[in-house]
Amino acid sequence: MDPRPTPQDKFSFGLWTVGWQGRDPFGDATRPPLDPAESVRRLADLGAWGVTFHDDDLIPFGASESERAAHVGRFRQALDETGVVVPMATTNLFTHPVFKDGAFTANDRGVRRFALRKTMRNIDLAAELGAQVYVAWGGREGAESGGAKDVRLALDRMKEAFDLLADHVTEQGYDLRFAIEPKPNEPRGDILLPTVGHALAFIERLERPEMFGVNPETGHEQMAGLNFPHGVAQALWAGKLFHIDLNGQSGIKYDQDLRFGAGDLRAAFWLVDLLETAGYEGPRHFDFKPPRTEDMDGVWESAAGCMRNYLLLKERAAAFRADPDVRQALRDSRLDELALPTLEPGESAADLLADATAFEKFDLDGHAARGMAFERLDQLAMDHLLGARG
Ligand code: XLS
Ligand code: MN
Ligand code: MN
Repeated sequence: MDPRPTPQDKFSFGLWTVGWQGRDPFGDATRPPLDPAESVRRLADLGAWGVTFHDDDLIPFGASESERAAHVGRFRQALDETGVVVPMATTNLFTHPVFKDGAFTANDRGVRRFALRKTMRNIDLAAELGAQVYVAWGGREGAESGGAKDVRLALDRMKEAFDLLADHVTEQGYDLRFAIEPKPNEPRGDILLPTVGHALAFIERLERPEMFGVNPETGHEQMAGLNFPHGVAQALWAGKLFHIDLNGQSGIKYDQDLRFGAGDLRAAFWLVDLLETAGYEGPRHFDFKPPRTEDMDGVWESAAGCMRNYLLLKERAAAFRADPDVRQALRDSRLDELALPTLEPGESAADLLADATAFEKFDLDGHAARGMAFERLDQLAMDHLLGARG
């Protein structure tokens, strides 16, 4: 099996991923800068469908109006030549020292106003380039110490910012929705809206909740020790999976941003199984960092590996679902029964109270003794994942 990515697979990459020069807190860049137009062309050659960007990935911070137009023009030309699309864009509200205490929730009001203007400006460009999702990752929205941030007030300011941005998009008539990206920490000691669950709850407090969903990232949930497929399933259940950042992570440690499939491979298998069976139609976006050990050949190898691993897992997950032994194992584990509502149609609380078989005559011992057969089911999944079955 040798899967080749095509634009139908909807694979997209951030300019900042393949363009990462390998600068980390302990070491300097190990790779030269990469021209965004070159990234578009190389990604197109590899079979990618889309590219995404932070404003500053495309237009260096502080560029003049004419420089800005030239950068956008070169990028557009590469898009036109290759047919690569821009499904999503986002704002860099974390690199410049002015954002050291946050952007939308900075204690300094002037910084908050500047952050809104910077974001609105890039939303206009995103809409112009045809993006349908605008990601908001609040990497600097947080604190290192308890007294530094009044979290309730900071959430008021966060809501104020998102309400204003949604008004702007609505007034301009853009076909754009927001996807909030949670992360527990790094670069702040603790970041606001640290997990998918926090973000989902926050969204319901906004004035236009229908315009907001989430952009969960594999490694970010796993940094918090959480089950990524479960978080994504809850976002799907809520109708809020507007976008997804795929990468790899090994356990609770710094944000590793490994290529997709590296790190927790079993979680990656269940994630692909979920996305492919749940009818998710959005981009499969890779937000990874080719390790700083790699030269440019290694960068493209790593990008190709993200897509290859997704397609290999997609094939493995489909084989798992199609296997008659798996179908039987799913029945033995009573997954079909989970799909049945607990109450009969029209049954009320009074009816349930009147049903002796539900309680007084319930076969407690019989039900308690019945095994769930999950180990057989999981071993079948392992056999498929490891290529020991069809
Ligand atoms: C950082 C985030 C970032 C967002 C976009 O950890 O993943 O890259 O996806 O700002
Ligand atoms: Mn990350
Ligand atoms: Mn991300």
